[in-house]
Amino acid sequence: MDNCPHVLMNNISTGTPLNATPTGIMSFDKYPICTDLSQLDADIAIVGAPCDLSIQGRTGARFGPRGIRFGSIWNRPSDAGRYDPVKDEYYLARDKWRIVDCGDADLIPGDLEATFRNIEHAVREITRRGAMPVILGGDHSITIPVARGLDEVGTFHVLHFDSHLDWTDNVGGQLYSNGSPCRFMSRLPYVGKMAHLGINGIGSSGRSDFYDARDNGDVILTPKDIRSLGVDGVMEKLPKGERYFVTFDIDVFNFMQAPGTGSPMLGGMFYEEITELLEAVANLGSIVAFDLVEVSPLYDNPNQQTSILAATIIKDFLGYITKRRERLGER
Ligand SMILES: [Mn+2]
Repeated sequence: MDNCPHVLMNNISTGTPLNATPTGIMSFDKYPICTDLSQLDADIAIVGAPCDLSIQGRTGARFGPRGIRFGSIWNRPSDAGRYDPVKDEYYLARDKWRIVDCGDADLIPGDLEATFRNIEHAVREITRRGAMPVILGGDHSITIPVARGLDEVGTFHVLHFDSHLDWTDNVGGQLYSNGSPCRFMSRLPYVGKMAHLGINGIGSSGRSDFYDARDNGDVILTPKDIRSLGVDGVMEKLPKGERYFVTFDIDVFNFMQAPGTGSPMLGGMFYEEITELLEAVANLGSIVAFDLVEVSPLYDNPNQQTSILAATIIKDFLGYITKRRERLGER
């Protein structure tokens, strides 16, 4: 597959574009762009949901997709994929996996419902074309239309990485806040069980919300729980099933690793811990979709640390998901 469609084909000396890191129109990891979903033919489709209309505090996550794309380009892609010297494995071979960037769902300023409809529609269309949607947020309210758009993929469990529980009923009467996606999902008939990993922060969810989540059968693990259980112990606690939707809030990371977010938390998880958990999660069952939310590049440090971390997490997880499929002989 041509892995550099966004650079001029004008390397006069060799006839083949080098596709160096700074060149090209910025799709995620320089994957091909397909903004007409009726033409989508891919295994994995990345789409941005640049909506931050539902956050109480620091807005700016509408620039999350842009930041994550910029954070994704620092390793020059090759057709053989990403070589991990620690695992001695190649991941995400470009001549094997068809991954495309579909651009962004349209943001309609001041109109949450219209913006949500656009996100929901994009996710549903991607699943109808047989691709796995990967959604770049946006604040965590975008998981509400993402979950709505997954209504045709069958039942699934939810694995939620976050410092906050996100089980708030409403914020000042607003039911669709960035503190509410998990309560929203608990009411969907096609959502099974939920597990919340990394919970440690004071957020909009109060004690009664934690009771409601536990009454719903949710598993809630703090960073301390995760560290004492170990990866295998954590996996034993997770709901068993065929299919999972993973929703990943960047504020699950310690503020030191992810400063570019609206509600940063000290005391969170670190990269090596999270990527190990994601590898184990990828091997639990099939992942129907994955979103990564709350990256807010305007609060990031000048070296784009949070955006690079977010992009790395996405590439790691996609690598683990496709590696499992390769082992099982699936697409
Ligand atoms: Mn959240």
